[in-house]
Amino acid sequence: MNEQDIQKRMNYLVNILNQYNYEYYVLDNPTVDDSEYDNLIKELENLENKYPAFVRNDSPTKKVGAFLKTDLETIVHDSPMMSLGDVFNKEELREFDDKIRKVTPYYTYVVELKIDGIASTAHYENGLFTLGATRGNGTVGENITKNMLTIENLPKVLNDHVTIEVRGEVYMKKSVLTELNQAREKQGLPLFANPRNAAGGSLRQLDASITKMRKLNQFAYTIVNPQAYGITSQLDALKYLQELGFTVNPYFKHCQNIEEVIDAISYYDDLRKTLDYATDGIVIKVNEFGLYDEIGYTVKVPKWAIAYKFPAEMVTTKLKDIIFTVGRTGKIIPNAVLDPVYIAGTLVSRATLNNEDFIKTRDIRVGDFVRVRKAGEIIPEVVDVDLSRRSPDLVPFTMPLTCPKCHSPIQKDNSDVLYYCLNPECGGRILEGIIHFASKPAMDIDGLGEKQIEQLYQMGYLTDATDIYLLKNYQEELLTIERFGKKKVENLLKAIEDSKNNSLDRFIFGLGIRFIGAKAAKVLAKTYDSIEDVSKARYEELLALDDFGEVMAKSIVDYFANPVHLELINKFISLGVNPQKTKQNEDQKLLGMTFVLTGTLETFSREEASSLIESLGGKTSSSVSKKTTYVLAGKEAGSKLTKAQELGIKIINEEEFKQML
Ligand code: 0OW
Repeated sequence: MNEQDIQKRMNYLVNILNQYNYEYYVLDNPTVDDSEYDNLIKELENLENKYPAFVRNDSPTKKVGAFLKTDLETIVHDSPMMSLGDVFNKEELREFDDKIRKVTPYYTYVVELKIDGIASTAHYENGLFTLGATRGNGTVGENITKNMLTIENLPKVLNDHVTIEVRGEVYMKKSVLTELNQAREKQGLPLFANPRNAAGGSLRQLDASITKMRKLNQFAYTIVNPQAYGITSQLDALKYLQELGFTVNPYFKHCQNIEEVIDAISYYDDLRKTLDYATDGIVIKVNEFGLYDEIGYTVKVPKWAIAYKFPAEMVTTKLKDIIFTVGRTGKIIPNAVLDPVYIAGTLVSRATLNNEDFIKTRDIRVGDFVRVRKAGEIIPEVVDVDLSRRSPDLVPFTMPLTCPKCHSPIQKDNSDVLYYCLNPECGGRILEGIIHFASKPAMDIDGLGEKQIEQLYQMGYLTDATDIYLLKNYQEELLTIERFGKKKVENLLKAIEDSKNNSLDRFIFGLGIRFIGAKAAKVLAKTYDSIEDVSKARYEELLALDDFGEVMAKSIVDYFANPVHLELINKFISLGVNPQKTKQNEDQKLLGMTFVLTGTLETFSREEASSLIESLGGKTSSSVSKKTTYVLAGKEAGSKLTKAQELGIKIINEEEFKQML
């Protein structure tokens, strides 16, 4: 590789590792496993040693724990809490075993279920629990003592008054998670995507009484410095842990060699489906502690232990189309439109294709039968093509030369992997537009918040605001979205249906026409009977409206002159969106009056009072001037009150206001 390629590779590594750190330490939701992370960080360290000129000051090799987002106090571990290397098949398991045999001829294995929870450590002094911490980055963890005290099966006093440190996995039972999510759904809270996230979120609560409600559990599996207690093997360690009062996962197995381990895989893969706690593999450890130093360690993982990961469930289905979403930053992500198929119990009809290289290296073509996997709870991913089922007429994928959304030029970013749309008006604007359309002051669609829209947009279910009204066709798929439970989906689809008859001013405001805010939208809704009429309004007409200037009038004419927008409106109408003209109160008793509201009212919100005034023909303004008829002063009225006194504007309170009505 020439120097330029080296620099590109180093930039790619810094970007991708910073992203992984953010997911791991801040979101508590890593999308990459430890071993892949370790390989990348080692590659970057090697390149930085060779090419110091290209070292970036935001390189992740410089920071230890800097990503540790915590309001909890941090703890430095006396001995590092290592993570585990991963293998995904029997060949790799044999390779792992070969490396050990090169070092020493006689050893046996202990196999344990790999609990999919949060690694934790617990300190005891003379048998009393004194300190609990998370693994953190292996060196620096978070102090979660108070939270660990709420773990029902973690012993607070040991059966033997020893000073000892014990490590284990804190987890939430699947049945507890289901119960918790049902309760959260009723309270309209976001749901936990999986047991690991739920355990992590619960353990890091600053308020331990919340942790207590989460009914966490722990399985212990490691004694720090076991030799100090005369313990010389993992089997003895597990036995001693049980004697001390810890809960040890009962499904450990002593295997004489790697072939016995391999024979046990199917047993564990069947067993795990019957358990009430999440597992993502099995952990294989050399049983004899005396060999550990000889066998050795890498930077982050021991060489005498490995995690064999159970394959994520994978299914084959037809790739019907490849569509593109343009993210907030303009990032163009290819998405797969699939024949709907069940994976791990949930219906999937969208999956990510990551980027152009991913598609090209696998030669994925529209019309192919592809294998799709749902690893963990993240967005389903296309894995590869089932070539045995490829029909001859399929054409290789080519990345569009211009942005699929706005047809502006696109270019690769410095990570040289992803394309970006160069038009600032694109991608993010579309996404912002959908978020604005569904927002409270606009169409006010309950349950369709920024996070949900972003996820649906990223998955290709929403490509513009009209797709909101097509979501009812993906009812089952919506259940797979993080934090979407059955009840929540029903409520959302009802809110979407109800929004079809929202008032015309909300709909106009929701379109996000430049310079047309909520007030101008109300004026238009009062003047015109339907959105079609608004779309035909002439410039002079608009100019004559209350508080309308040239910029606003022009903006409306331009908006509806754009065929893309007319098509959008027609699509809304064809989907049954039928905004209602705000019924004018016959008696316009506040006609010609301008009100300024200040302070908080008892019986109305600001918005209710304003729409009441407007429905009676009055107007509201945000600042006091000579044109102001009344200042309606609630509690803690602010500076507007003094301004009104200076200008001699009539001040009324809530009672007087109600009299007027
Ligand atoms: N998750 C587990 C588990 C286990 C440690 C000992 C030294 C390196 C790994 O069930 N049963 N045994 C170990 O042994 N680790 C486990 O989980 C690890 C801890 C940190 C990352 C993995 O979650």
